[in-house]
Amino acid sequence: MVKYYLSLGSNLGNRKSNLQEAIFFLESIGKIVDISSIYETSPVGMKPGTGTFLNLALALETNIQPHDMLLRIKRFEKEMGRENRGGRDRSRTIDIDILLYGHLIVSEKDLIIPHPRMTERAFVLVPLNEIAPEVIHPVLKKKMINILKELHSSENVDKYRKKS
Ligand code: PH2
Ligand code: MG
Ligand code: MG
Repeated sequence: MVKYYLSLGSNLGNRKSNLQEAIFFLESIGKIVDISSIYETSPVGMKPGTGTFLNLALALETNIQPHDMLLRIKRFEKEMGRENRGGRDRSRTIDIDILLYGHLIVSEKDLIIPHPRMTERAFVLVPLNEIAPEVIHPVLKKKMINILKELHSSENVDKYRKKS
């Protein structure tokens, strides 16, 4: 079993229930062994007026290989009504990103692990640090807690407190 760290995000529709559906899906393909709080975060790299995100990070243990994992994630995102076209700056019902796959490095055209932008994003690093502060980034060879400390970000990343 290898432990994946994943980042989940939603800024369209019922964001909380979208995250819950994603968690339900992930539980069907592995074992969630750690999960962060939900954070409400300001959109990064998106058009002005884009709605805020709910983000969380979790650790999933499974035997599924990274490419198969990516395929299953893409299929699920599509089922959730996510549009394929439009790229990174489009609002989405659900986005599941592979951050880490154990301490392994994957570097291929369609899949790069560790996620190439994870170290620049407070909406990824803050939730991740709740569950993995001591985990070492396999390329930078630094602990997540230190990567977060070195990030000087103006993003809003606040614990989400709204009920239901
Ligand atoms: N995802 C993006 C781009 N910008 N901003 C926030 N706050 N949260 C996200 O999950 C997010 C984003 C691309 O996937
Ligand atoms: Mg993403
Ligand atoms: Mg994605």
